[in-house]
Amino acid sequence: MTDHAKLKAWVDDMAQLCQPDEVVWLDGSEQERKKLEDEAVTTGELLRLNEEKLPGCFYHRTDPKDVARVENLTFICTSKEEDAGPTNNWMKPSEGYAKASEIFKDSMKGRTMYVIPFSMGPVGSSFSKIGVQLTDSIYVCLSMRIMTRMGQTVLDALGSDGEFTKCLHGKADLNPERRLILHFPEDNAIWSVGSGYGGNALLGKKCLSLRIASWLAKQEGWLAEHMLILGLEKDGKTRYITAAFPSACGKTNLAMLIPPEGLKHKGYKITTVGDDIAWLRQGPDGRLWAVNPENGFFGVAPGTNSKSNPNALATAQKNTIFTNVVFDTEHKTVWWEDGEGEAPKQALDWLGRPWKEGITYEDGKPVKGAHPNSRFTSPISQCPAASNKIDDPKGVPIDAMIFGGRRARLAPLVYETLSWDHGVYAAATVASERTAAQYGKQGEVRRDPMAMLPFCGYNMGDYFAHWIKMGKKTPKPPKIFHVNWFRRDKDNKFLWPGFGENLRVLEWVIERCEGKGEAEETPIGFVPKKGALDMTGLDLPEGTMEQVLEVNPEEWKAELEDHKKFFEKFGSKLPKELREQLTALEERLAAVPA
Ligand code: O2Y
Ligand code: MN
Repeated sequence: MTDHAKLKAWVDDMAQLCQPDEVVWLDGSEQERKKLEDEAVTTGELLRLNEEKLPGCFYHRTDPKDVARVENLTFICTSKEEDAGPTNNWMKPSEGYAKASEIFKDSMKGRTMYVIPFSMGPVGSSFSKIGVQLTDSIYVCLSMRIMTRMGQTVLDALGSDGEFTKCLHGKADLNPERRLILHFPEDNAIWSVGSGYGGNALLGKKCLSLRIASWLAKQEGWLAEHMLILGLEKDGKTRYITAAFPSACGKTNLAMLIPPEGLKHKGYKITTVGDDIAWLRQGPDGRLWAVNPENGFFGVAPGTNSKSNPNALATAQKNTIFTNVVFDTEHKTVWWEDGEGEAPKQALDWLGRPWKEGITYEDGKPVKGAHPNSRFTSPISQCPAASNKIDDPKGVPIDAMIFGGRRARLAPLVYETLSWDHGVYAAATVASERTAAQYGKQGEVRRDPMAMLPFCGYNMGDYFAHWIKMGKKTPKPPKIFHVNWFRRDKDNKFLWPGFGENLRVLEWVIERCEGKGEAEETPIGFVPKKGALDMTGLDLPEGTMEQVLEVNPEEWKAELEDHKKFFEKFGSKLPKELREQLTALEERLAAVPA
């Protein structure tokens, strides 16, 4: 399979530590897929779903205490604490290896260790990075088959001495007390133990493509970002946009948006390049080009329906693994809250308990059938909106970058920042609310710079400086915008309908990139002029657009105090350009007549 001596030696060392009964190298063949599926069905790790209704689909339940990423157990292990920075948990590499080794030790006795060679990005692209994941979970093997390009082609691309990220994963006893997600950027290594769930276990995703990749990107002069990539096609021309939002702000929905009725006559089509991660590099034309390093979606199931995201629903009709949703025992299909159709009559919930819609706990609260962070894992190629550029090794040229948070007040529906540095400032001060995808209290507001707070693999002060540097060295950088789909009125009702209607905002964004699109300059940036957003077919109550686009200088002045406090965290690491942006914004706000 490979004559990469270092790779073979590393696999031997890890097998020595974990003591599996067997080590199996995966080649990515169809035959191998069937074998793994059959084995997982035999052991109960997967349930095969109705072959007619959901061909090639499987159902999986994780341990009840293993249902989301665990930020408190996620560490950046660097020699110097300063290199992890104030927003990451830090551990000395020697301590990390020692603690995790204790848990890994002999943990694969009676199990098989699978070796998964995988490429993040099209195999052989200059953007791409290779990883090799060792795991004792067939669910992880089959999920990595969907989420990455994997198998013999990757080993061939690696050759006999190529660089790769060493990814060791083991479920051990799934005890949350013995769970660690460790990143060793100086060694290009990831060790994850004690979880079999999503972001903790599919190491190509958040661990490699964001935490380790952001570190590599800083050394090598590119960007690894928590961004969707979409194409906005019209009259045979496609403009590409990246957008970064904190978890559970509808990134997957935006990435595969369907134009609203009122704009259908304009002939827009959204094409999906990626829904979660973008790697960006300067192209020969001086612009930033992006690839999606992933090959699949790990989408949140609850709330996905034919209104919110028909493309995602269509994508997940075959060759999909469903995790922690409701299992319809009669039809061998799946269901989730705010999904499609009626709840099944005979079903088991995500915990495997008999479940019916309407049942309640003793306190009267409804028992949810699907876990709020339940997921579908599907190949991107099955998405009806999939871009024809998903496998293009050059990536796509980016016209605009959008950042957004979930703000009930303050931030207008959209504004264009005044320069690259001002855009970096707006991105660095994005704030949002905690969601079910994170471990912790829901509803709490937190700042989430570039939506990278849980994913930046190094000191965020250095990360801001790297962003500033990227702007300086990119001759034709994209314009940077900020959006807020979540502004509410005084009765706490959403002002903007969202979903497909967001196309109206994307249209203005592209118009601005083309030197068109009418805007009014405010202290925070350019906001659409009255009538600049095409509202054909969308009748909002009188005064709504004024409210949703309002910039209130007094509220912004208060907001700036919080920016200052937030920036203090980074001490001398905060780039002077961001301090200057803060002062300039303060001055623009002070200049507004009372
Ligand atoms: O909870 C997890 O392990 C998954 S979180 C996730 C999954 C897909 C895309 N984005 C996210 C996220 O938290 O940003
Ligand atoms: Mn994400």
